[in-house]
Amino acid sequence: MDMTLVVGSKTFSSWSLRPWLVLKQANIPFKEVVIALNQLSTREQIRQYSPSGRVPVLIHKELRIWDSLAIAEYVSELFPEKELWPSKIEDRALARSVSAEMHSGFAAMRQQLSMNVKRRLPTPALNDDTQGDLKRVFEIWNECLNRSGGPFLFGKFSIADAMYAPVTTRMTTYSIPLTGAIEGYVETVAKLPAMQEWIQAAQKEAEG
Ligand SMILES: N[C@@H](CCC(=O)N[C@@H](CS)C(=O)NCC(=O)O)C(=O)O
Repeated sequence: MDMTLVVGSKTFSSWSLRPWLVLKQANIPFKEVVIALNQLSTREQIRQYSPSGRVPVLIHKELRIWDSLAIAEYVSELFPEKELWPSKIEDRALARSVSAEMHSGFAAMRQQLSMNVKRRLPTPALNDDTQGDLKRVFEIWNECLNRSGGPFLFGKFSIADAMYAPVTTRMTTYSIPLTGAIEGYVETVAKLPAMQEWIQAAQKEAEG
């Protein structure tokens, strides 16, 4: 085991969940370091590992990789046999598109419906931007599930599912009404043993 993934509090750290889930789903052994977010010492602790001052960071031998999508890409290249991206070039291009869209977008949804995997909170009055973000997420999920036939966005689990996994938890936390294939998809992700392991660990955290 020569890989260490440094993550933030499992309760809140949506960016950390993504590569953690990729490694778990691929059965790749790794050590983990969890840094409690929103504490006086958080910044200093993260700085010990991360040149960007943010988590997640993957440490592999001399290398540090400090971004969720970059970590997923690195793991995919190190372990091609795990097929972490879809096997067909067209599917891979689409999976990368939806993953990049998640990585660079949906700011309103991320702010108004911030991740907290251990709370059930009232549905807030969603502002226009959040409603627009949710509409687009549902459109992506519907199109991918229609195209692949499910149960995951591109048939079997891929990095695209890891990128959207924190979004699926927000649907549950804030009781967002779901229909049809989308409801099934949120359940499929929630039932992954690795997701349950993450949430159980969050429940033991003091924060949140
Ligand atoms: N683009 C980065 C974003 C990472 C990020 O914003 N991480 C948050 C935690 S989820 C963080 O490290 N915040 C620093 C802090 O809370 O002090 C990625 O994809 O990894």
